Amino acid sequence: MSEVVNYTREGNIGVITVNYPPVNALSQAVRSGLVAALEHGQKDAEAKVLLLVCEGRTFIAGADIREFGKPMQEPGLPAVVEQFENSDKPVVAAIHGTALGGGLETALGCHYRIALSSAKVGLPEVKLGLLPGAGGTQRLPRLAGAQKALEMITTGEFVAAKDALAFGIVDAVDESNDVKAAGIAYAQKLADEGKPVRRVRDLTDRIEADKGSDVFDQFRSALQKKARGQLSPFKCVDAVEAAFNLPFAEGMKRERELFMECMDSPQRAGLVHAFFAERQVSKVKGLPKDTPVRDVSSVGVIGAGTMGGGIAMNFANVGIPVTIVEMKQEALDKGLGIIRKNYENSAKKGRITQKQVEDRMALITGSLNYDEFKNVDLVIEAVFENMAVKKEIFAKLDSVCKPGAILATNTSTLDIDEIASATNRPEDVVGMHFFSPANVMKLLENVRGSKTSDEVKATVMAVAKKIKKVGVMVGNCHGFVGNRMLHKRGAEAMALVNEGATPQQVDKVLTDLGYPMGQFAMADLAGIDVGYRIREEMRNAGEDVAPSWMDKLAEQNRLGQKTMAGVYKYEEGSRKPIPDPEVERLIGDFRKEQGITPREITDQEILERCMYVMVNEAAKILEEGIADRALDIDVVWIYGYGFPAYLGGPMFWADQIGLDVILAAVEKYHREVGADYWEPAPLLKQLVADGKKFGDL
Ligand code: T1G
Repeated sequence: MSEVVNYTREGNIGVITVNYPPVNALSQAVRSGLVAALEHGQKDAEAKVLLLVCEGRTFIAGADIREFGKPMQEPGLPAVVEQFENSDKPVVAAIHGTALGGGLETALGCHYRIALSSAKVGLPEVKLGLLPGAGGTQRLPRLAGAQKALEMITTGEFVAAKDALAFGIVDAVDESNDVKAAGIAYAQKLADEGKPVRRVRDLTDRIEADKGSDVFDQFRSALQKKARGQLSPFKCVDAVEAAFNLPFAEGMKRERELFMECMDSPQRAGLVHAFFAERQVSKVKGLPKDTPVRDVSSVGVIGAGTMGGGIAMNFANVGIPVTIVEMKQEALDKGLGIIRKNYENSAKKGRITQKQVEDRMALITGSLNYDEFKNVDLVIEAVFENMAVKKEIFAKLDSVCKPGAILATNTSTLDIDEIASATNRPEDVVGMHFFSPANVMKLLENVRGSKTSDEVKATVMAVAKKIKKVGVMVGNCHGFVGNRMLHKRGAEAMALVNEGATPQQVDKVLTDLGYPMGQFAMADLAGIDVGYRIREEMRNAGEDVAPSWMDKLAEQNRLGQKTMAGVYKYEEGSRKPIPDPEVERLIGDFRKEQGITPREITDQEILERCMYVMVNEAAKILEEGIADRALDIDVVWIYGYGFPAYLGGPMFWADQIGLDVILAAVEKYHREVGADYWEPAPLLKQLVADGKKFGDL
């Protein structure tokens, strides 16, 4: 026995218990403990049926991701699962929490499965750039058929116990919350009824039913769009298909081959990095774990525009009442109307019920009066990007809100300290930068002012978790982390078009890398006037901002999707960007005006100038302590801008390219392009000199 897996007997049931917090992951110790406990159960003549159950919060939640990339240690999980399946005594798995990946695969190697009604099962390996590598692609279709198996394995989505029962994945569901008692009772029933072992590998009727089906090609073509650029979803389809074309043993071999192809891919490395980074960011450097957190059970939002409405929805979605204050009734009504429309759309798509629409709308109150904020725990200002307006609002909040209320601004670039200076409580002022659409994008950049208290920092990080966002704590500078890097990419993208590239060529390089949208399609979505105003503010602040052909668009009221024309043109009811000869002409005229002779620009130059300028800026952000770790920057870009998680984020991606390669290019563009932001970051030079990566920081 081992300290993580033990064997006991209750009556004539042999109980194998796993206890390896936090999620009973299948580390080497657990795998060898399972083998030992199973052997013990086999030899125990008193035990008629064996039960596999876990202590703690969940059944086995998968292989131990921390072991990936290291040499595999015996016993391998497929062999462990096979030993359970070969048992000549029936083995029952009793599932609670989330039986995921190798955890569900281990349960599928058992002969019967019972789950608490609160439990979920899933094969989320695809989210780590993998596929189920311990028989899941061969056993699940034998229980649930091709369609269900493909859905679960290519999406990684969890399935509730009652659906797992309907799909044939589990044999019984128990309404109690005592998984061990439920497991023992079920095992006892099997023993009393003399039920035989029932090996999933021997089940053939679902295989016969779907043999030769075209469902595999249907999934492949659907994945062309949904999983553009990804490797493992397609390998998942190949592995499941093998269950229908090969005998079980051959199918297992095929699964192993495909699994190793995924395990060895850089995409697995990127996705596993992103998995851990998403969890690391909630541990804020210098913020003690036990920092008190204030209760946030009522929220105020100022501004019922796109951002304010989206922000309010996040709180209503988790049952927190929100009061939205606007200046004018008409704007308030419009904003509340848009919120309702968003909820109705979600109900139409079956994402929420009509009752949830009403419950959430009931939690959102509109008002024209700041006095409504006098008892709220948190107010989030979401009006347009003008410092004078924001300072006026914060002065008013300071006089209205109760002591201890947190005053947050959703500003995307402006100085938190300057805003805080308009109040007598700068320690309670903080940035909460949501990303549009605020009710969809998962990133929340929490921006600390120089006086923001630890309690307020801890509270806004807890609020992020509560509203199901990924919160990243960042420092206060122009654009914080995400937009400060985005502005540099935007400047380079504009310059590349000045010099001869077309907007669609630049956008294609970025979407080919894996972004969901290119720079200019995104500008059209956000509104050309947004960038225009930011450049104007920067010019007014005396910054050196080059003239831009995009300013001409704004001046001609080509503001993007909202005016059906911006960098691209749009047809009625469609968001598809269409290159517009009118804009080509405008760019041509601008080049003439600026005396620029256009030149051929390669995709490689576009990639380097758009991406390396961001990496160089990120190195400066790290040096200045605006971001604590490179992984914080990776998370900002994955969850705020759709940077492909399978590349691990811009910093992880840069490490794979090689910082020496990037530094050489930065020095080259510093000479050729000249902009001061191309000045190589000292940290970048230092890392190259030391032969180190961002990941070594
Ligand atoms: N391995 C190692 N550590 C894990 C882990 C895992 N599989 N899952 C979670 N943790 C850690 C996590 O890093 C955090 O650590 C703590 O547990 C709590 O996690 C052969 C090869 C189970 C739904 O992909 O989806 O099986 O930060 O903060 O929000 O086919 O964790 O506290 O130090 O996320 O309540 C397949 C991944 C693996 C499941 C719980 N399994 N985990 O969510 O807590 S591949 C997965 C999750 C595989 C086989 C293949 C979630 C959760 P720390 P948490 P949570």
